[in-house]
Amino acid sequence: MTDGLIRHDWTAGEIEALHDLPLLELVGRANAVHRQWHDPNAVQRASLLSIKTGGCPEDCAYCPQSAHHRAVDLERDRLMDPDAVVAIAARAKDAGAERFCMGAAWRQVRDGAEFDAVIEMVRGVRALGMEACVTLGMLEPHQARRLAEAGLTAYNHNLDTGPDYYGNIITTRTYDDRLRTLHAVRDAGLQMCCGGIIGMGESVHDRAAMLAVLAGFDPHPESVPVNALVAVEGTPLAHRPVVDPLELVRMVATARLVLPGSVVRLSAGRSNLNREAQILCMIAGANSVFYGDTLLTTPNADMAEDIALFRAIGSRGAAIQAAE
Ligand code: SAM
Ligand code: DTB
Ligand code: SF4
Repeated sequence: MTDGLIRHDWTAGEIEALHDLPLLELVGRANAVHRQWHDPNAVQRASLLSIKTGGCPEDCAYCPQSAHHRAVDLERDRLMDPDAVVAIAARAKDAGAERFCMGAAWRQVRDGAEFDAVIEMVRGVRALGMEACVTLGMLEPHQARRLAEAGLTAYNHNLDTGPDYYGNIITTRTYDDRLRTLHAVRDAGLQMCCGGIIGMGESVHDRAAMLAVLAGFDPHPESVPVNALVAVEGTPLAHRPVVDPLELVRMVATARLVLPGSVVRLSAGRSNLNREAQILCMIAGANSVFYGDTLLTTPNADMAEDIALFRAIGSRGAAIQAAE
């Protein structure tokens, strides 16, 4: 058995075969790799904040922030003030978050006052002693370097799905555009946070194909969010059925086997999972969650329930102490 070795030449077919193993075999193997590479008791809490909400020119079918989906009930906001953002990060830290992720509904970063403000936010979050991640859309190499100089830990830019299904979800920018941004992120020495979404109508092969692209990066992305679609009224994917929790377990376990050293983040869609399904995902290799009342624009898992979950698994952090 070669489980746990770093490989960059995984094929989608090989990954699909892993994904479709009997569930207990898949989870058992993933847990063995997880324990080989990670502390099995450590689950990182990351907080998310939308620093610029709505009105995005891209047409991502899943996204409530796209200006193309006029039926979505969402207020469009200007970029937040850096001091307000850093104050929210400080509160998240007090509540137990170790990482602070900021998202802007932009197609791409533009040089100027708004980007300068984001740089100030990054510096402020880092000064709190938290990890800082931003997701701002497409990025040029010089912009990635500026973020790195400001101390940014990681840049989030997802592939979202496999290359063949991508065109069903987004038409306003290509898979290659995404890869170009990811290379700029890497070349600047930033950590790469890159993953995708399940539950958009894609096949298991598409999911495996996305993992194959992720595994092709050398080194592998340090951070891999696995999102389950949050189906938002007014978006083209509003009526997609809720993802079966066991599909998330399989996706997490397969990601863990293919990307042994990466932090796998159980991201959007966690509010549809009960405590036991979340713990199963953690056994299968998930070692981070988003923690806080909201994701970007939609509700996250309930904070009180999260505090109880962390207590149940015995992970004591500031959040639990604060609640006691
Ligand atoms: N505009 C930037 C971009 O797309 O790169 C950053 C923000 S965007 C909201 C970040 C990621 O959130 C998307 O790539 C997608 O994977 C995820 N996301 C957005 N809406 C979602 C939804 N309804 N359900 C699950 N994941 C979602
Ligand atoms: C990621 O992969 N998931 C997060 C984060 N990166 C930025 C975003 C999830 C957004 C879910 C829909 C919303 O709340 O708007
Ligand atoms: Fe815009 Fe990002 Fe939403 Fe796509 S996912 S519509 S790029 S905010």
